[in-house]
Amino acid sequence: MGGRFITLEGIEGVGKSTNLDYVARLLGDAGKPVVVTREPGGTPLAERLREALLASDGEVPPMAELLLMFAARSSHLTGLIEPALDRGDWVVCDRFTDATYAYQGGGRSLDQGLIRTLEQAVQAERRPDLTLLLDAAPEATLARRDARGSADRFEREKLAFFSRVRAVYLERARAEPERVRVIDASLPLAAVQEGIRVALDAFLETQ
Ligand code: Z5A
Repeated sequence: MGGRFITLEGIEGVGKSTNLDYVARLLGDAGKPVVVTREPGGTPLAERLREALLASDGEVPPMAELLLMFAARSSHLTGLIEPALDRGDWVVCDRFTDATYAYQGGGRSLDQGLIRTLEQAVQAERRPDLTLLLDAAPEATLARRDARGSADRFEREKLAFFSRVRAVYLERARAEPERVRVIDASLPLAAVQEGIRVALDAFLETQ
């Protein structure tokens, strides 16, 4: 039996990196073989594309950004995600195509229909089995970001940009409530992790 594909999503600073290992640990405790990865990234080529995409001094037009995200995703799928799922591993990925709808579709206002076309071309039928959407108002997460200091190309965007990103994430959660579980990430970490545990337990029961 193949593995399962679980993604973590949310606007920046919402706690995805903080909670990635927690998700992997819960799955490990449930006896699942786990591979943790991220987007853009996950293969040598996709990591090089990530560097170019995040470089704070680079000019990347929105359409180039969209195409590079899918170029990185194509490498990631063929080089890491699909082989791992075929082996029966559970893949936990920090961001995937929901981020493209949210950032390039919502944040950059690119055509969602074009994103759907690229999604189909690059992924065929592959979609996440479960997505944990860590949700909080950008006002709160940007304060966390500012406390951290350095900023990449995305992190320099303003509040209105992240409000559009969040709105698309929430729209997608409303459209696919079975797949996308919304976790209130404005709460203290222990409460966020309790929300993640409940969502993962419910998913594991159905597998
Ligand atoms: N991107 C895109 O545009 N299109 C795509 O298709 C894809 C990606 C796949 C890189 O992603 C950029 O790529 C991303 C979107 C774009 N840029 N942005 N924005 P990334 O995931 O690597 O970058 P990120 O979202 O900026 O990650 P991040 O800044 O590391 O945020 P995070 O992982 O969600 O948060 P964190 O590092 O776990 O936590 C931030 C701080 O908050 C940290 O100090 C924690 O200790 C603290 N924290 C976490 N949880 C809590 C709670 N509950 N309470 C209080 N403090 C907390």
